[in-house]
Amino acid sequence: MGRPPRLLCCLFLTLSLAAAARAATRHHEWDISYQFTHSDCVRKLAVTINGQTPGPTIRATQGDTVVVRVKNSLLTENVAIHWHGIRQIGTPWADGTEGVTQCPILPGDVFTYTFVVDRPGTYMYHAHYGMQRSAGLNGLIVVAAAPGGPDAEPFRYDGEHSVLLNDWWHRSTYEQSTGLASVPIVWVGEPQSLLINGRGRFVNCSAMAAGACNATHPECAAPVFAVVPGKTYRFRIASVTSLSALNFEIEGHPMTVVEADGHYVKPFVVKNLNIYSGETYSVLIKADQDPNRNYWLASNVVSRKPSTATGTAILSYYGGRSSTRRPPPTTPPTGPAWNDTTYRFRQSVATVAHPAHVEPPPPRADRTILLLNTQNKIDGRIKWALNNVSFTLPHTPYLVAMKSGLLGAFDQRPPPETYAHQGYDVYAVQKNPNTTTSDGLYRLRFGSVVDVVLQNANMLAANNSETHPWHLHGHDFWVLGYGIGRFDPAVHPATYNLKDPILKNTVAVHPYGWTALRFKADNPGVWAFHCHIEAHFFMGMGIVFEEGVERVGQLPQEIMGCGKTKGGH
Ligand SMILES: *[C@@H]1O[C@H](CO)[C@@H](O)[C@H](O)[C@H]1NC(C)=O
Ligand SMILES: *[C@@H]1O[C@H](CO)[C@@H](O)[C@H](O)[C@H]1NC(C)=O
Ligand SMILES: *[C@@H]1O[C@H](CO)[C@@H](O)[C@H](O)[C@H]1NC(C)=O
Ligand SMILES: *[C@@H]1O[C@H](CO)[C@@H](O)[C@H](O)[C@H]1NC(C)=O
Ligand SMILES: *[C@@H]1O[C@H](CO)[C@@H](O)[C@H](O)[C@H]1NC(C)=O
Ligand SMILES: *[C@@H]1O[C@H](CO)[C@@H](O)[C@H](O)[C@H]1NC(C)=O
Ligand SMILES: [Cu+2]
Repeated sequence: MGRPPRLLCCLFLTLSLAAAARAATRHHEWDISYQFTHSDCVRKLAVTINGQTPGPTIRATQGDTVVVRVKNSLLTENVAIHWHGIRQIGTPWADGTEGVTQCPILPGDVFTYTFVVDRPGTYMYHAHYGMQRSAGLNGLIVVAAAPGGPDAEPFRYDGEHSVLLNDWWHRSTYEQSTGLASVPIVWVGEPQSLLINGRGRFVNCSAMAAGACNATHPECAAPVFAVVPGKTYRFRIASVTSLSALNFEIEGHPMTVVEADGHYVKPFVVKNLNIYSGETYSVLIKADQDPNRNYWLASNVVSRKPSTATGTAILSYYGGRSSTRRPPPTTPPTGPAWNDTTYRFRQSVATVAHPAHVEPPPPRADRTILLLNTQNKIDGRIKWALNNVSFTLPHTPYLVAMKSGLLGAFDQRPPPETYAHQGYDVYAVQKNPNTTTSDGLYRLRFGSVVDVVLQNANMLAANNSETHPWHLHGHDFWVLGYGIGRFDPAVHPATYNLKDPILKNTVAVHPYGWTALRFKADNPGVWAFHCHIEAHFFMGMGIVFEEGVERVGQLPQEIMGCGKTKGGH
């Protein structure tokens, strides 16, 4: 048969025109600059967007194109912005990962990020240059489902609120990163405050020098979330913390978890939600409590011994007798025990796909990469390493180097696929903590299915293992399983959840535990995969994947110009 019948052709044309008409382009103009801010009442220089930290929420509908024109007005500092959870299909140069997908945006320069938000859900953006994220450049991306489309929410709600969680230090990013690279190390320490939507309250405000902390500054007034009695609310919760794993609670209001990293979850109810840096969740709450008093929203540090006060905000009922800003009559909830790993492990395991939105994973992997996470030393400096290799970023972004054939731009030897796992004791301190660095990457066969098993272990100090939230750029992965102890490739794959695993872009690796992931290497580009703790990535806790780079079209000139250049040196 030749051409399709005319009617059918025109029907298709009409449908695709209708879809195109729905998809909008959302333009944003951002000026990035340092400003004096008072996020926790303490005056601090923060990296702001149009004078604000957090920056504006990007709102869009599935299928829209987002255009953000970024002007770097930092005077003496580079910048790059990562769109966390957006896969950048067809636009790998817009991922915003300095050293991987682009050169940094120089002071005075303008760079325009253009990308499609192809899936509904809750996402975030943040700086991805050095440890710059900790200086305040962050915000939310909220993508609504295409109306009437297959990705419409399998739950109902009457209104929604957004909660952006953060941790906050008074020392600058430069002091932090210089300290981390010093011998002996000057660790960043626990945060001074926890922020909710960029606001917190430093507990020792009154003890500070005059003018350094202003407890009545409007920038640190507690955020208020107002609800109508009897209604159901969706709370979109995201964590951009630099270090802290958090536990979040809305006093007196159990939360039904319905979304994680842009994917619908088989609903489960929690009093306390654990959220790791780089993760997002949506929860539903019913406004069914006494409307005549206010309630706390509370965030608390878990997994590390806390020395930071509870981060707080206020839930207030419309029409109730309490004024909206009055602190609740109770003390803020302090959450579960910080070291209750079992409790946090259970919540990880409970997060599976919604029955009506299961995307089954491929039944088997073509390749398995087993990554041992260790804390190590190089010339006395403390580092983190994967399979005994501590990651360093090259000066020429991989994407540029690989498309331009600049073979000398990074180590061409691939990092190790595995470690000597037979008999390895993940609870023991390593006999020789010395390691080496590399900027080599893993090249994945385009279209292949890759398993990554992240194996946690003891740190340099005895009897200590931390939680690491691992974030993959350019993909979502299926979370196939979690365990505590040493992963055995001959045993544990049989326990994988292949039935209804959740898709995510960030996942916790619990103390002494392992986490198994699967993804399809089907997004042409170069993608970072790293611990989302700012200090840990800085100290080498990351790797990079390349897939199908030969399929990437011509790169925009704007991402180039640093490191080695073609015809240059
Ligand atoms: C607050 O001040 C007290 C007393 O000086 C000190 O012990 C505590 O560590 C301080 N807390 C913070 C978070 O700085
Ligand atoms: C604190 O901030 C408020 C509001 O901006 C201002 O009116 C007040 O003068 C400030 N206090 C000090 C001591 O700077
Ligand atoms: C948790 O830490 C507390 C001290 O902060 C300690 O008393 C308790 O035994 C620890 N619990 C576990 C399960 O390690
Ligand atoms: C580790 O490296 C340091 C030099 O940075 C060296 O002094 C030390 O002997 C090494 N340790 C081992 C166990 O090889
Ligand atoms: C890591 O590499 C160093 C050499 O750089 C070696 O001495 C050490 O035994 C290795 N550790 C492991 C766990 O393989
Ligand atoms: C580590 O734990 C083991 C057994 O739980 C104990 O024997 C040992 O003393 C601990 N070491 C330190 C340094 O706390
Ligand atoms: Cu980490």
